[in-house]
Amino acid sequence: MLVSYELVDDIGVITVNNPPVNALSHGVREGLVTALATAQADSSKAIVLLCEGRTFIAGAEISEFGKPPQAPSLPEVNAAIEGASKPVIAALHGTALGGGFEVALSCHYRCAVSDAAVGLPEVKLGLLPGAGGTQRVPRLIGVEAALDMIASGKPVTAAKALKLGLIDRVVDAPLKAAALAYARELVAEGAMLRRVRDMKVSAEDASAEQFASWRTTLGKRMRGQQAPQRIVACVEAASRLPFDEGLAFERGQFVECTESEQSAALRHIFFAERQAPKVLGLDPASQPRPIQRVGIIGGGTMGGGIAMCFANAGIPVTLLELNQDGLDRGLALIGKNYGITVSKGKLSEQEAVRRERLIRGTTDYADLGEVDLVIEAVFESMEVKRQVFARLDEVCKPGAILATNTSYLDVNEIARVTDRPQDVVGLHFFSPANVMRLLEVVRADDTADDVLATAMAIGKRIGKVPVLARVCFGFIGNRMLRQYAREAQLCMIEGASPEQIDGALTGFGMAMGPLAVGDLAGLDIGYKARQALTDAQKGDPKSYCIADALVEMGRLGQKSGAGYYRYDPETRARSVDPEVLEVIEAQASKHGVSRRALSSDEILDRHLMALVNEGFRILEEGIAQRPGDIDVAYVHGYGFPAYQGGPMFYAAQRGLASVRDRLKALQRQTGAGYWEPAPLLERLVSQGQSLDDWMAEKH
Ligand code: 3H9
Repeated sequence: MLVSYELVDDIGVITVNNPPVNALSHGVREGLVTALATAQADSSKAIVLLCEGRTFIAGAEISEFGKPPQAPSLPEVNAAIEGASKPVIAALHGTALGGGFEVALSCHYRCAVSDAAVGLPEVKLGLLPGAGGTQRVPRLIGVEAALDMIASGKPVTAAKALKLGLIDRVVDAPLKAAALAYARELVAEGAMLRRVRDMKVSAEDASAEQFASWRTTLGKRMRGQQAPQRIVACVEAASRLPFDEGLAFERGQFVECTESEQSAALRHIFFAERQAPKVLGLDPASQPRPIQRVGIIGGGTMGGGIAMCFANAGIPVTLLELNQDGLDRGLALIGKNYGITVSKGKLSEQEAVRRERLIRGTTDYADLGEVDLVIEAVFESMEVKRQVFARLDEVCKPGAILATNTSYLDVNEIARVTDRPQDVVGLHFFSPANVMRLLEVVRADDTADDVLATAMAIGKRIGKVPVLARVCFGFIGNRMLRQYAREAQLCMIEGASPEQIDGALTGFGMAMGPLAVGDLAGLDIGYKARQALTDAQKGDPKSYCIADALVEMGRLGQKSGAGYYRYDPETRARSVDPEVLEVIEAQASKHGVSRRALSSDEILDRHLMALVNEGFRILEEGIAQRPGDIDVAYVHGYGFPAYQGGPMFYAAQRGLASVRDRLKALQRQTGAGYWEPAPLLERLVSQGQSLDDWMAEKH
């Protein structure tokens, strides 16, 4: 039974039980209407609505979007609740989100336990609250606070919700008893049926200028996204129109959102993120090993960032550096980073101190004897890593997991220097490690199942989105990045300027363009890496000659004040530098390229095609488990816009045949072998299959 009803003395109790998160599936909506009708007809004097399990209703059933609607709709359910002739009291625990919170807003009173949270996160799915949220919240808390809540999608604690006026009371557990007591109190008082629909939106912060300012702010903060603008329109409608008209307007906007490609993309990412940590074929009996203390080797930017990830999750860290100077520098950097977070108001001084204290420095490998997991984040050299792992094998206790943060190197070779290759795994963090959410978990040939289970569990515990990769040069993300970076270089030598290339990619929604990213990371990194390669390994000189020329001029990127752009030494503000164009033109003539005008569409398309084709190869080789894993990696590690769904989602939306044809056209145009469509893509197109069909067949 998804929804049950009981009469407890004089109070009717409606209970939703639809694990895991009590989503409002068709059956739940039907059950609510039926239970409400029963409660209306019996001797109850008030009705309590609560949920079994870990949370109050966490929203609409996301997998039902995009399918034909089934009555009753949620607005209909809510209208029935709000129209009830007896007080209805919502009793909240866990996370009352989206449609779930909208159900609560339709009740006449709301109480919550203190660790509950409420929110309207629809915007994160490219949607807006479509069951009265945009109309009821401004009536309760005013336009400004409503827009803040709905456009950010961030949940608020029960205490804050009480302060704002979103709920009426914070109660002590057990919730059911507290809600029954509250209901009886309301009955005894003869409390009115307080319907939010009958309230007025305060005119105070509802001027046309106010809404215009929100549109501009959100246009910048959530660049390229449609839902935030629609949210402003709905809240504006709430302030101008009678309730029913506002609700109808909201419904229209909501339906258009559900049909949008942006929402389809964001919903895809929502489910893909939750799929990614699940390792296919893993022994179901394998349990994660307990992780109580973590060791990190290397106190540089990466090691320090990783240490912060664990400290932020309350896990003690032993940070090892070779000498005291290096250690002092590393710990100082961590302190500085926490200081910046405090100064931005994102963390209290006290909490920052507590976290910093969880990180203990050492220069002695023997101090790693007690750690359950150690992550090596030293210089990217096989020789150095081999030495580190040989040493770890000596000092770490049996059963400790030995992880490498390598971005490219062969994890099998690293594992082989130990006598416990089953305990070795790659944990590839992305810079800045304490901010970026992607964690590539690299499975070597001998990595044990319970080590993988631990890596996935600990990744989630520290707030990352773990994605499984097999061993190859660059794993999933960086292997694809090489193809993408090549196109940036080729577009440049063929005729585009750095700002045109970056503009084409940021116009699509990428967080940064590829050349601005190069400047941020430092152009010398790629330069040094190329020095170690043979000419054959380096590939077409046109794909790196400009970068090399810039480095040889001392233009290393932001850190030297100039790279593809020039940077203000004080503010780091970026400006176009005519000298770069001269370098590009000189390299073009040196390599016999006659430059031409490239359209932004061509630039964007080539970058996307480069990613997609490599993505298909990665899938076929089994480097990634699923297309969605690649999408999640690109969204959380490389600034690919979530509302575009990731490269593989993009390919599926565009149509695999269209992708294949475009690749063939590029191959014909350039003669370059890398444009040859990946065999998997060719096969799927010739068999008329989708990536979903392929996944279903494979597993
Ligand atoms: C909406 O409400 C629209 C309305 O305004 C208008 C309607 C007319 N549906 O995240 P977890 C699954 S839009 C279906 O790992 P946690 C999830 O896929 C919705 N499934 O747990 C996973 O499945 P699996 C607005 C859902 O404890 C399992 O539940 N609401 C839904 O870390 C556990 O999820 C939201 O956007 C759903 N709504 O976090 C809230 N929610 O085990 C979305 C979860 O098979 N949900 N699942 O992989 C969340 O933010 C988190 O899931 C939550 C729990 C905080 C609730």
